[in-house]
Amino acid sequence: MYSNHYKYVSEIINKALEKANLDGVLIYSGHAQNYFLDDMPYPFACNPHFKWLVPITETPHCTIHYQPGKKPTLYLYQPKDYWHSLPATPQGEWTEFFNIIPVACKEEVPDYGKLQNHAWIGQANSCEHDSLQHNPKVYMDYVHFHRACKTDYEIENIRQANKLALKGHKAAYKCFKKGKSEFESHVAYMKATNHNEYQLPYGNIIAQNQNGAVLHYQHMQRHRLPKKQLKSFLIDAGCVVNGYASDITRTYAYEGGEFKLMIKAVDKMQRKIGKKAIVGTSYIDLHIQAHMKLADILRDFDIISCDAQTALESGLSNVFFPHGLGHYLGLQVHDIGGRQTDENGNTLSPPELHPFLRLTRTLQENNVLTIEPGIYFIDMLLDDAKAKGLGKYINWSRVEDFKPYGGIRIEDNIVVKKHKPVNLTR
Ligand SMILES: [Mn+2]
Repeated sequence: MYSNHYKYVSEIINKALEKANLDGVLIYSGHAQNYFLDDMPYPFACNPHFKWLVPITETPHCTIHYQPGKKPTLYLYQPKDYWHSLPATPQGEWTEFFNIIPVACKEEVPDYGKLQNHAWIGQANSCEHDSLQHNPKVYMDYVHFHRACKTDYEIENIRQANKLALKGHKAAYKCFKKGKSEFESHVAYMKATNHNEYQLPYGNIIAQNQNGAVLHYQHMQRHRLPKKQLKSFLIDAGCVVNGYASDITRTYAYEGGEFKLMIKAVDKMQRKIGKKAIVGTSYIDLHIQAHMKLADILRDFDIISCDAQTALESGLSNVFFPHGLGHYLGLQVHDIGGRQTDENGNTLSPPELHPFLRLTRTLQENNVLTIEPGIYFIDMLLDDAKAKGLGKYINWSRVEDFKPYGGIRIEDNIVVKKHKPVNLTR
């Protein structure tokens, strides 16, 4: 699978270099930056351009030298260092496509400044040579546009990242059912997925009860709630395989009842929307359709009194669904290029009422994206709605009934196809 992936990636890089009038490119894995006034670094996160080519994701100070028509060289950083353990010797099909040269110190790295007509792709201030173009826009735009179409190798990695994350979801949910704390669910997730916190694609969101209404809830309560107080469980957590992320959300009710029925309704509409992620569809349209369907659910549950069209146009549906339907997924959790309409870097902004929508593109075959509708009961937004005169459409006693449950989000990872999308999560 990797060989086809390499072929696709190298064709894109060749074309990007041609467009940018460059003879070659140096792609830097990156390095960790220290905290202010400290000698402790923030966690290292690898440059996505680097891990697109090479599944080495935890080794800083590496560089790929790529020139069209030549076998690229990977300068693999392996310092003589008794503080850290050395990265393992690379293995796998991909190693056949690179000359791999270990470098132990700066002096062993070639003088990149001598290279003619080259670009440097890497984080801010990482390029030490003025003669290199740093992240040239023409090159970046071209690559970012085409990176949205995933190869079989990439899709397989995201599939494996889904499989692994679902093991974690299962373990975390079991904890909830047993009455354990949010933090205990988190620890169970980490154990089941064999990830440490640095390896997660994003910080786990693990919320019980009203904490589910905080979209990026970041605390993990250490204490257990009495079982009779347990109402709901929302978990948004992914994994990484060979640098590729999964991003999955599930919501559960502790017991039967209306909230459980509402989860079921959101789950059903979420699957339906997921099946519409086919080639040629505008993702903005899917987002709007999701709003309409969620408004129908809100009306069915007697939470709002107006029809879906009114809910959409008045902004009422945004009160309960205040984020985008989803985003591209791959080497980054929010993979780049979601608003880029062409390889020249033109973009399409989201509709005015939906500024948080990260993906506005027309879908292409093998785009990988998330579909993650939700319904939340958020005090701040409900107060805003009242202030804006939308209160007349809201059944406030019903809102009070649902508030203790926080919210619902259901999120799957989908591969866009011509007729029938592939759901990697289900
Ligand atoms: Mn997501």
